[in-house]
Amino acid sequence: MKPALELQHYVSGRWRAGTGSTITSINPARPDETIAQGLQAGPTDLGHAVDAAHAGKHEWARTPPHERGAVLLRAAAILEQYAAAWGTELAREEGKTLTEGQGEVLRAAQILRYYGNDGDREAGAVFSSPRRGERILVTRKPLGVIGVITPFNFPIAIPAWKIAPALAYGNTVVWKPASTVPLLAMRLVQALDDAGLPGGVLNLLIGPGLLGNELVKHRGLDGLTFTGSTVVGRSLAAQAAGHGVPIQAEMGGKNAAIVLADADLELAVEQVLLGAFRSAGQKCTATSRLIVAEGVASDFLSMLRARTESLVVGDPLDSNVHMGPVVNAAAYDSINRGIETALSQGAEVLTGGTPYPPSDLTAGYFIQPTILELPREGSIDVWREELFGPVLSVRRASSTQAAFDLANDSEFGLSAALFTQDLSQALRGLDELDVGILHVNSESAGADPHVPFGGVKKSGYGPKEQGQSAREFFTHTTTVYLRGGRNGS
Ligand code: UN1
Repeated sequence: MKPALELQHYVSGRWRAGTGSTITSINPARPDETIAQGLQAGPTDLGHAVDAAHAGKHEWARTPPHERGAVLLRAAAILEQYAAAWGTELAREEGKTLTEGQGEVLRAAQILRYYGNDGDREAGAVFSSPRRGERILVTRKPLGVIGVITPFNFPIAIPAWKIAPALAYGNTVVWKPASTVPLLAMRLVQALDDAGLPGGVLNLLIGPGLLGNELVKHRGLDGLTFTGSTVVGRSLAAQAAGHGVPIQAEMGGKNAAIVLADADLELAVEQVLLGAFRSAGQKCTATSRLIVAEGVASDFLSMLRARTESLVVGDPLDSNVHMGPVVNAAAYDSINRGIETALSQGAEVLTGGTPYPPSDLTAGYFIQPTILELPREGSIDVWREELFGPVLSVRRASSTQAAFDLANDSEFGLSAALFTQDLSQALRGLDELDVGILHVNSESAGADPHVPFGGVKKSGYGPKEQGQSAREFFTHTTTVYLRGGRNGS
């Protein structure tokens, strides 16, 4: 067993211990193994971090975008260099597989590269004026100090896709990652520090959810970006609105895969499997509902069941493993409770659905990949509530319209996956499905940094993330009516 690493915070460009109580991150595959430990951040640390971000903000805003970008590009190279080592740490601390962990570190590098090159893109707009001798420019400036609150499920990629645009557009940051995955947060900061980020521009505080609450209350914030649960996101949004702070909150999903009768069933099985069970279903974009056309449902479900039962569940550091544990005891308990409730409400188990019998797996937070078929009628909680685990609920649809209606039967609208080989059905889906992200013939998860990311309905609040949307959120515009200084010119 490796010795636990010491957790530290990063304020004003220096690593330091916290002033709060002890906090520990563990390996969810073997909960008796401590990954990292240290003192969490307290109110004094929060005050110092916000002060540091204020002290650094003017100089960073004045730094040319190409210079800011160069820091991100150097950090990207560092992440690429350490992808194998840090991806392994990620798998140990979060529980996703080694391939996913290492892939995520490389994805974070890709995100830093995208924003690192932002100086080469257009930075505003020029309009003509109805008056002679005048042009109208729209220029952009950073918001100032941004609070960043990130979830456990992408310990380095989600922080990168919030922090990289915040920094690229000239803001400074106070970041509170999920306390379950602090080690990877330290790695991202280490990369940026080694890349030459000036002190105070990025400040990292490790602590529990309460610390996030303190952060949103702090009057020094000029903006807040959050990804996480719907309950927490709504509460942060209400508090931020209460003192006029712009917020971007990316929250729940109950994403459907829709398999129409003409779909390539083998392709759809493989993609649904990835969407539902990669990262043990712990993605806001994971497939948690499956809607399948009546005519192909029996065949499709038996193929899906067979493939699901062939998945190897176990220690994510074993390269043969397809699915690791869920992140902690609380997640394990709430997912199991959700399955029990579904069964008590009439769901039928197609596969999984019970805890593992005593084995190596029972020491960790492993949950069987589970598929539940729901009765046609009646309200079943698992159809509506996000369990954030490897649980897929299935309903059959009697027509394409019925399938789209079932997919839209959710307060959320983050992503969906539509499987069909008929272009007219795909185009109809594009019009009918109320989602922020639609995958046609690929799984419901996955996102690129240069295009908008986020949901409709109750999945998100405030502007979307990534691409042009990130610039919208992390900057404000100044409309400049520009004339020469001399009469008649
Ligand atoms: C992805 O689909 O690869 O919290 C990324 C989440 C999302 C990110 C999904 N914000 O799962």
